[in-house]
Amino acid sequence: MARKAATNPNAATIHDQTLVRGEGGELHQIADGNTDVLTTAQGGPVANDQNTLKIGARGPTLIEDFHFREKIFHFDHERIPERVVHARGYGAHGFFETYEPLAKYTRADIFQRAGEKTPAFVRFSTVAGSKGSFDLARDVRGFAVKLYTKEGNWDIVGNNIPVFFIQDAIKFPDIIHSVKPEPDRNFPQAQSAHDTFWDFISLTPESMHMIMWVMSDRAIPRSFRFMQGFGVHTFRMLNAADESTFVKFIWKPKLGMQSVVWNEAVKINGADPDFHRRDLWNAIQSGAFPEWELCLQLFDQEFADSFDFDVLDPTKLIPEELLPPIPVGRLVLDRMPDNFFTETEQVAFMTQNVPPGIDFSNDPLLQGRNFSYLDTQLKRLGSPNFSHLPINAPKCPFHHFQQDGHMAMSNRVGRANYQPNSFGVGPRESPERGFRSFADAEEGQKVRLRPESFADHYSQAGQFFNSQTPTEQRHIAMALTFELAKVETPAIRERMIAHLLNIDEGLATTVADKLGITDLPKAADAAVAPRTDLQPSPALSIIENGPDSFEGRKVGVMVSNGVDANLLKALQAELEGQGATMEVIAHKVGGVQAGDGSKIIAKHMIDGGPSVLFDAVALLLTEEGAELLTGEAAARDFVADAFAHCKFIGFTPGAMPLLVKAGVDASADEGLIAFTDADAVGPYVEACRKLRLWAREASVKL
Ligand code: HDE
Repeated sequence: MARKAATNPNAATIHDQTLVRGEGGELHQIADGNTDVLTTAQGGPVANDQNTLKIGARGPTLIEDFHFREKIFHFDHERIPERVVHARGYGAHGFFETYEPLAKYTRADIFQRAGEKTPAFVRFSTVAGSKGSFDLARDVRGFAVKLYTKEGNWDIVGNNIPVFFIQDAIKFPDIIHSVKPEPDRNFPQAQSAHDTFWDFISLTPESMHMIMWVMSDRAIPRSFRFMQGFGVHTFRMLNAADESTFVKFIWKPKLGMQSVVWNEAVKINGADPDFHRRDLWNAIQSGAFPEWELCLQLFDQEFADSFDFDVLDPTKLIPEELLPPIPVGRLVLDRMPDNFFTETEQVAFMTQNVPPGIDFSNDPLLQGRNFSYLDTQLKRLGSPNFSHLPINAPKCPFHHFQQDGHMAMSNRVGRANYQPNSFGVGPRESPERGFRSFADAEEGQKVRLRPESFADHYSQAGQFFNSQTPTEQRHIAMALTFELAKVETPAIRERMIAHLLNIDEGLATTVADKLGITDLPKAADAAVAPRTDLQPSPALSIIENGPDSFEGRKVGVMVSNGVDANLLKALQAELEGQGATMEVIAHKVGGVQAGDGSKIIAKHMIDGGPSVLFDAVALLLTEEGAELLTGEAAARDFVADAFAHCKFIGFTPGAMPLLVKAGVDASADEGLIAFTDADAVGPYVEACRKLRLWAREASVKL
């Protein structure tokens, strides 16, 4: 094979790349002054990366080909076990900034100085699906935060839902087995709508509160950026005098909460299975850094004793109206990882990573987690030295005598690798600075018992349901109906109705009716009678707490040839003014020619940019353009879906033929806004601040 591109008559240029053709016609990229020389992992320069070493061009391959062997060996071992739960996730770097010192409550170093910035890494995830599953599964979202504090890493390994399915860690394998694909058939993937999940749930009354949450819109968030996060368990904060204050952790998104509707989620999964990760990537890459406030619910033993439920029970929450969360700092995500695998895949979160000043409560779920997270890292990362990986290593100085093991990268130097030693080398304990556990007085018999104080399984489930707006209640009923309709065993459906009767009779009868259950079962036997006197907690509703802002949201703008370029510019300017963005959709990605002759490039073809990918849509069409689009199913679906999903629709008068063909009455409601001239984009973008026109929902019968 000739080696010099310049003199080689076989040199080829493909898309600005100078390549050299080998004797078999294959193309070689040869290193020049601008590129590094390709090497093996041992650093040896490689001459030929296109062909294995053979005896004769058509002969057998030689085992001596160490470059080939090393390359394939490494490839064969590229995968590591995916996380047994939360396999699909996406992470980003950022920082936590402390508002005010909290020395009264905690001696944690991170809370001692106003304005202190602590590096952070966050990983969001779904729970049930495997690594390659789609983003918009109906599921809990993981919200795991690693704070690289000056006194060690602090991991708040939370979810976007403040309660959990089970009360005791020993049930975790059971709940997870039940939701994962059924073992004989290995489906369904990333879905709870199947028999085994609902079988387990219907036999586990303690899961009812969580079930209300996962059947609500919280389980189909529009973006990671629009979700709350919760530490779930009650933790402790300890001050310098080792006095304990109980604490619950809540992350509140600056951009407010937002979810999609189920019909939309199903379609997003097909149109863009990476919807959530793409959203986070785009936001951070464009400099729109998502932000959350860390809020604390702080309480003492007296409050805990006066509270109707046990604060150690992870199926219960403390309503914000009873105990307002206090903002103590903000988390900003401002940098994507350089490499997904190195950082997001290999990050190891562990509930037991707490700095001095933070401590655990006796919540039996938390206690079990403190065992599990260390254990799982050995399986996944393959070595007790996983803390040597840069993403897991503390960013503060650390000194210990742990050594060796697979992949040890930083053993201590020197002679004494133990203490006490009399060589005067190595780190020593510090009773003052070191981690101290709260000296709680514990006594009792060794038993396997659930406390009686955990026995009320329905009251807070009912409170959650009663705290939702009618729209959100309808969504819960629809979700339960959808899921239970996929369950093939009638007895499981009936058991669920029996539980729902203890939560809300209206909900139970609606779902039963939609499932065609005419004979209502008896309400399930409740260990403790469900309470009906709990006050609704408006803080639990997404809609009640809307952001009244379109910041961070995106409009899909469909254009045709002859589009009014000024109108498009006006819309873009108005959206940018609100911190929102737009993407253009046209018949061809090459774009269209505007009325003034300018070229407008499109981001999507029509069937590549369905309206489910956007928060609102605008149709900037000439009549001729709209007529042309009436013949395209994807264009009709674009409009019909936007309408059915209660989105705001701006349209030029020319767009009428497409609206009509899509079955949308342009005067149906105030969510349809005509762009009579460029000034009309203002009221349209203003209306979009409401995010959805829920009043439409009853008429579209989603
Ligand atoms: Fe987890 N969980 N979990 N979990 N969990 C894991 O750890 C476990 C629970 C949560 O982005 C695993 O590194 C047990 C509650 C998140 O890497 C594993 C129990 C909450 C993540 C594990 C629970 C969570 C995990 C799998 C019941 C919300 C993803 C891989 C006692 C407060 C972290 C791994 C990431 C991951 C065990 C229950 C949140 C197996 C035993 C409750 C966000 O260790």
